[in-house]
Amino acid sequence: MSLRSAGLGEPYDVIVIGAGLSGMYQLHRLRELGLSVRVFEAGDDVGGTWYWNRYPGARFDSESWTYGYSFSDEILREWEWSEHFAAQPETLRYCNFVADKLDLRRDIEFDCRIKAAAYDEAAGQWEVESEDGRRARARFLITAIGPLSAPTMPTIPGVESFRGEAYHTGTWPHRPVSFAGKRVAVIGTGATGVQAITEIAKTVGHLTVFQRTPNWCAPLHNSPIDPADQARIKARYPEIFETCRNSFGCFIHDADPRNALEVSSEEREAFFEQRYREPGFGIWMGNFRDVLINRDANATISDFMRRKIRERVRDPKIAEKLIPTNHGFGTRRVPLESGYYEVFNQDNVRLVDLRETPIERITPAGVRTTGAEHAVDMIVYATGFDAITGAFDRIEFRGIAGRRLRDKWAEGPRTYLGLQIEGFPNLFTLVGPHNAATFCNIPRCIEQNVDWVTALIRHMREKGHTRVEPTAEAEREWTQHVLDTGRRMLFTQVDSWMMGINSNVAGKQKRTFIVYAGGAPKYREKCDEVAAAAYVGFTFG
Ligand code: NA7
Repeated sequence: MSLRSAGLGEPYDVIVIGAGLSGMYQLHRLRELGLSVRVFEAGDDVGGTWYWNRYPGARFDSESWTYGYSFSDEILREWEWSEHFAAQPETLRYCNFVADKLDLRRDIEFDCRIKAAAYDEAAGQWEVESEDGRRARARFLITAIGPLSAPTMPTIPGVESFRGEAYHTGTWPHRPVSFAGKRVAVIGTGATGVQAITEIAKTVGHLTVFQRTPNWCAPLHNSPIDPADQARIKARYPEIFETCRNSFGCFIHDADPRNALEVSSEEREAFFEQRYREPGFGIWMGNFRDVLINRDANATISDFMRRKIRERVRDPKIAEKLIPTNHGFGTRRVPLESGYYEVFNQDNVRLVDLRETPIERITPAGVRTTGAEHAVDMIVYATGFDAITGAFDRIEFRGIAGRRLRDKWAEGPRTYLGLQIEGFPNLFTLVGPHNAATFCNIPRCIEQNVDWVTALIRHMREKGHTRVEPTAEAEREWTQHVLDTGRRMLFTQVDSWMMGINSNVAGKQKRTFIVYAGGAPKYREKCDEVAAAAYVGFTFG
């Protein structure tokens, strides 16, 4: 295959959509192959999630030192995280540091949101078109569009009528926003809402939290990284990444080998207490191995967490409202918090339970529920994202014979390895549906995705192939495997974004298997087997 380089009007070898962590690394790897690459990015700089989500309180729930890229010793040596769980501004600085170091920006076109991508079979090329009419072509198209990048506003009547300040957390303004002396409403209590509420409560005049479904939140226990810690972390990077590599979600935490119901109640309680006192996701990812699979085991940790909420919230009636009743601990994404429950002990904070008094409409003056009109100066929408498939739905992908991806995925995604789609040759979907990266300490899985795709493109070049597409059978088998693996997990029996539910998006009310729940090690093994078997399941042309 002779891949043409991109001269004036010439097609590129590869187009990448998105300059977040996936797109940045993919660009770097493809450059190493000597390919011409163009990255199109909707924002005016790099960073993806960390570029858009500038809301107050935004920070890692992964340990900072497990989150950064692992591929460059130089970056690992030079970059220093200041906290064990870095805040968004620092992570965005990190993205910029990497972009500068690797001189990435010269191949990235910013302020360019892609709205359509079509495969031209005769030419063997993808053509993309941006919202402002720019077009470009390439042999390969790689989506690096992020799993949580399509923010959704609530479909509550009157949203446009509000006369005060209004922000969605996922498109937070670049200028500072002050809460001092203001009456602020926050709608939504997912991982984002929990972080934002805790931070806003520190300076707000009066805060009203509108909660539809409480989540089980656990302490983050963040702290600064002192020089001794810094030295230890730097010396241990290979070991740290090896631990992540072998754990289910590529976190530093992995399940305890024991079952919850195997040990005495005293031992269980002591173990939960220890996990609750430790930083990070240990209580979720490092718990007894059966708590996310077995209902009885799950009941033990849910009971523990229930008691913690009751201990921390002074008003017993408020505490009960904050306790989830429709799902067990860990079956939805666990928000990590730094004083969230104590916010509800403040005199200037009010919790409105939308199960008792649903929102009727947003009015020019605030939020009207069936119980009262809440006059506010600002509404913060922490209402989440059209997860994983949402970013794909926002681009009109057309494959062979003009077939629309949205139609193909009408009943749920169908993919091979969460990386390719039958009928859409030469399209690779980093962190796409059915890919282990959707349930992962994400840069760890991003590196695996990117390295794998890069190796496949290199393989094609060596063999003289110009076209790759999975077989219908390989796609069917992988999709079935995704469904089978997911069924044993309790989270598939609960409504959440991980199951493709979004009450604000038409057609997203039915649970759909959009994530891969088999764990990153198993996924990586499968990807490696496929590569070792001359990319079995793919056809080349
Ligand atoms: P989530 O976890 O999807 O949370 C969205 C929240 O907004 C959740 O509490 C929703 O309640 C609530 N919501 C959504 N629509 C409405 C309406 N119409 N009325 C009232 N409340 C509503 O998104 P996050 O941004 O918090 O987190 C997403 C991920 O980003 C997170 O897991 C991290 O990995 C990063 P519901 O639960 O649907 O009743």
